[in-house]
Amino acid sequence: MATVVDHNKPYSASSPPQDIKIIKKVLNGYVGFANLPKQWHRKSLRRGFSLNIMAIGESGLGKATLINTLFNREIMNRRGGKHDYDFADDEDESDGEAAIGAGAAGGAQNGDGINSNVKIRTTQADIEEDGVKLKVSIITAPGFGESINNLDSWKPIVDEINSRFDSYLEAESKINRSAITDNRVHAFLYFIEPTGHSLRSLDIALMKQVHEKVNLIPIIAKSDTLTDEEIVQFKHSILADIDNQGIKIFKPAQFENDDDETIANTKQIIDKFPFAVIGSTKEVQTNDGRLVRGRKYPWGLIEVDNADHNDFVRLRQLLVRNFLEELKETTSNKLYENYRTEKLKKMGIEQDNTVFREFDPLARQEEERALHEAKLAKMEAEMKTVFQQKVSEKEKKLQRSEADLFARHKEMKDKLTKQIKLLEEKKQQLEKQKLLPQEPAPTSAPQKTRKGFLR
Ligand SMILES: Nc1nc2c(ncn2[C@@H]2O[C@H](COP(=O)(O)OP(=O)(O)OP(=O)(O)O)[C@@H](O)[C@H]2O)c(=O)[nH]1
Ligand SMILES: [Mg+2]
Repeated sequence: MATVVDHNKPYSASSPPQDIKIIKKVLNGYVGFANLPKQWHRKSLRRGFSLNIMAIGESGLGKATLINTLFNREIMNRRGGKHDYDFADDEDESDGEAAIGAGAAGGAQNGDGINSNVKIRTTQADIEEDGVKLKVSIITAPGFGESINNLDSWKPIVDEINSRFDSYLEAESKINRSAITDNRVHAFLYFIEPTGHSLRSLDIALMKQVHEKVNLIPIIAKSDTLTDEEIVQFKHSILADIDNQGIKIFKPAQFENDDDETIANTKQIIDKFPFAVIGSTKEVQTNDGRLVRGRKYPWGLIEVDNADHNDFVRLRQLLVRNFLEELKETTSNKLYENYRTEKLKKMGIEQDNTVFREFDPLARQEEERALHEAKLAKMEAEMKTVFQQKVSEKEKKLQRSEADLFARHKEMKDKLTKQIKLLEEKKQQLEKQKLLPQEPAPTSAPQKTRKGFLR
């Protein structure tokens, strides 16, 4: 309980204290965690952000132009310029902005020993906007789709993605994990040639190889070379192909607590898949005198930043403005996690779940209850055995004494039978003697005989 003085009431030293109106307020409701986003904001500003984009597509599809248009500065020199860092063979070319990728060698021999001529290049730039720092890495694969046999063109690209995962896994297993640099691919822009037909086998082969390892974002490059009707048709056929082939593309998640505006915005983005984009960093003048980024043709002007002209705005929303963090989160929590599990399994490392059981109080309680019940059951069984042992011992004893009694009874009976038999004989003898001529017998004789019976 706190006492708060109402300062709206006039108060002077001369006024008596009883004139002051006292308002009593309970100030125990505010904890302060509503301030957490502000702490996060400050920390983020200090640390800065990072984003690693892999931009893949055949030569001349406008990859460098689009990346420069996205970040509104010359990050990449067009047509494989000086900023590009090729860590496979020309390390000396590095300048201030260049950075070494995770380590897969581009242009390397593939598994079959065929040189695919595909190199991996990483260009890195530190950019800043309104005090917010962003470290962008752009990974390209010059030479992709240019060989006569393009079947294995995807191999160095997949190797690069894996090697970046491997570097992260290795860094994670070190004792000091505080300074891990996240070189994993957060977004994979696949540039589709604006043919207006359907996907080619190389497009499908590559997308199938990478879709479970990266956030795949297919885009129709140089879409200004197609008419609006052709774009609608082409998008339709690409989505059908992607669906038929079971290829997964990145879709921003919609959350329950999203406001209506966010939900509508996310829907607008998804509805435009696959984005038909144009790129241009050049400013051109519109008929109404505005200076805009765009491409001018004799038949008219296409504005880069106009959502009615092409899907560049939607792509930028997905990559930077609205879903940068989600792209990184999906990479870390889903794609990398799957890769890591598979990798460790292949290495023969399986998680022993019993190690973690004790951290689950419910499981632990259940385990203790089962143990207690087993103990009780054991005691009961032991008591039963002892009881049965005692009963059977008693039974045996009784049986033994019964047999004893029976034997004694039999013995006595035999004895008596013998005596009866003897007496019978004696009786017969006596009767025989009775029939014979009487001779006077000494008086003591019968007494002697009688004595003998009783013995
Ligand atoms: N019509 C049209 N042309 C474009 C567009 N974007 C880029 N270009 C042009 O296409 C050419 C190649 O552009 P880059 O950005 O260098 O293409 P890239 O894909 O990086 O080429 P490589 O580095 O050789 O693989 C340039 O002349 C660009 O001006 C676009 O949206 N529409
Ligand atoms: Mg280029």
